[in-house]
Amino acid sequence: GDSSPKGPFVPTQADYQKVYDAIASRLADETDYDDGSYGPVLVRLAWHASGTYDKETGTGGSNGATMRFAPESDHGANAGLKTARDFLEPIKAQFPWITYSDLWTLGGACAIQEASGPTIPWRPGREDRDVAACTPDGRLPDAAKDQRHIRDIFSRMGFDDREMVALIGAHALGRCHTDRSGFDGPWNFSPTLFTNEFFRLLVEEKWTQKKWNGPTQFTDKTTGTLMMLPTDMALVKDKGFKKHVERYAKDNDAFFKEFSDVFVKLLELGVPFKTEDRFVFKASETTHT
Ligand code: DDH
Repeated sequence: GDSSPKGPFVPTQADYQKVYDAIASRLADETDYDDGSYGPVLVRLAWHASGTYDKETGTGGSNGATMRFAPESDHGANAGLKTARDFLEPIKAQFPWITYSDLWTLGGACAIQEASGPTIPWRPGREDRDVAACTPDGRLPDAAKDQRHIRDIFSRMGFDDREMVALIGAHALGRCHTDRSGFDGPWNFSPTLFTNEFFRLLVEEKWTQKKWNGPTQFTDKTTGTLMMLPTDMALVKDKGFKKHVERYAKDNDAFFKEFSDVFVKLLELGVPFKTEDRFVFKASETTHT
């Protein structure tokens, strides 16, 4: 008899785990990049795909993957993210049934887990939309600005102070590139490991303005090799933010728990899910957890 499935392919958790595993194994293989990992730039792709959400109009967010198209792909904030989109193309070719918007967010969740970060429960259901759904420029944060700007941008998405601080803790990962944002350098010495180092350094280091021709950024007094953005420094200038910075600097478990909750929320903004259940993916054996 004919045992081939009838009707459209309906992927299960096991199918999404296969996608997760393929991303994780590509991350483990492709080490000839930055500090040895595409993980940080995958996290940034998931964040910039999601962080365009506007709760008033319900526009933007990860549903749609409109960063595939100009003008959104050309927005200044998205400079360098083609690297992340291209990294995921072979995965899309291997699993053509997954939407780009599910793939990009799953890529971010995978990259955090594979960097020894917290578990990021994830659910499918995003649909790709066309160029008409591109968001206007200016919805993502500008690193040259202050706490008022951070609150403007993130309250538009529906986040409170605590959630804003937790989210920006993702700056444990990766680095700035002069040919992308104009800023330069990593936030800590292990930019491929997800930790609370960003908060510890913010509290414990002395930060001075970097002397260079580039945009205003800050340098640690001890080594002169690490960096903070003006918006990062705003997290210790502002009392409402600082109490969470100090808490996360002392308590990595609290940071992991609260980051996971708020990153899940970020990746789901504006998505009309049909299911309540989230998948918890098994991390690869090569992670340091
Ligand atoms: Fe960020 N980020 N980010 N960021 N971000 C940059 C890099 C990375 C801001 C500015 C910059 C979040 C919030 C903010 C990551 C994750 C997250 C760079 C450097 C700038 C500039 C880009 C480059 O030159 O390549 C600002 C401003 C904010 C803010 O909120 C005020 C959040 C919420 C996240 C998140 O993931 C939840 C990651 C990861 C990187 C490293 C990328 C890389 O290529 O490495």
